[in-house]
Amino acid sequence: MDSNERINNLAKIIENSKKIVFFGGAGVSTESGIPDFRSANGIYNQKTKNLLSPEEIVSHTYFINHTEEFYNFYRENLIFKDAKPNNCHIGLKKLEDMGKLKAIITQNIDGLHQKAGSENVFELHGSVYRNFCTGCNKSYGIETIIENEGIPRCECGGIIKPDVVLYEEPLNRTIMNISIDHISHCDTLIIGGTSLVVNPASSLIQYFNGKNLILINKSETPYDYMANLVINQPIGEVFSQILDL
Ligand code: CNA
Repeated sequence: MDSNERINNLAKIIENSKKIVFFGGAGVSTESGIPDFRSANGIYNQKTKNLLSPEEIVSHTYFINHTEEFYNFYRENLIFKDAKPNNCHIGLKKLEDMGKLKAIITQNIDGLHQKAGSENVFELHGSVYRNFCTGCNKSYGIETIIENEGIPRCECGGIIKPDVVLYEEPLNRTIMNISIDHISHCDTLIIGGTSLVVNPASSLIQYFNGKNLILINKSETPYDYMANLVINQPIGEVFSQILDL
């Protein structure tokens, strides 16, 4: 089957589905100019100026022990305030408006689904747009992080931390439970732009009981064998073709 046939098949599946859930990762936002972690030109393969891997830098231990270096890396590599939604984000918003898409479950922290207007978005790994004081819990927006150099501090003197789930930190239980509920009740699960190697997010697939499991990813994933349809094309392009159809 060539890629056009696969996209035609996906359009038919969407047409016949009533409860779609989308589960996505960093690949959803690469066409908006935000690098992912594991692609050839992703952050893991590009920026290792410091002898540590980005995975070590974006960890709880590193945040606690090297907060300033953490923030230098974080500001440069994980905040893209001016990025705009691409055709994948826009397509998903349209499917939500049509009443077909029931939820977006994302590992992304970039807020682009909300910028596209989607409402039912569950952020498994948090968001760069929310930050809080580790001392008094006061909330801060993204500007506080961008506009301050070094370690951002609260007016109480406490260190401000992004509301982003770092490696070694647990996921929010409520968001995980809502995600499990949506995935176990949908008829079609579209998974896109994720290498599916980060747990427990990737283990969510096991809760799918529906009819159509679709995987849209540029590269292979460990779960391709489970899918009814695999599309190895840029996801923004796939969504723009689907909407044309
Ligand atoms: P990942 O491990 O970097 O995998 C991304 C996957 O997407 C790879 O398999 C790529 O082949 C694929 N891909 C890249 N571009 C496209 C595209 N245009 N169309 C289709 N597929 C594409 O990222 P995961 O999300 O799987 O890993 C989870 C981490 C990455 C989460 O903790 C995120 O918070 C974190 N992250 C998020 C962002 C963001 O918010 N935009 C950016 C970088 C990393």
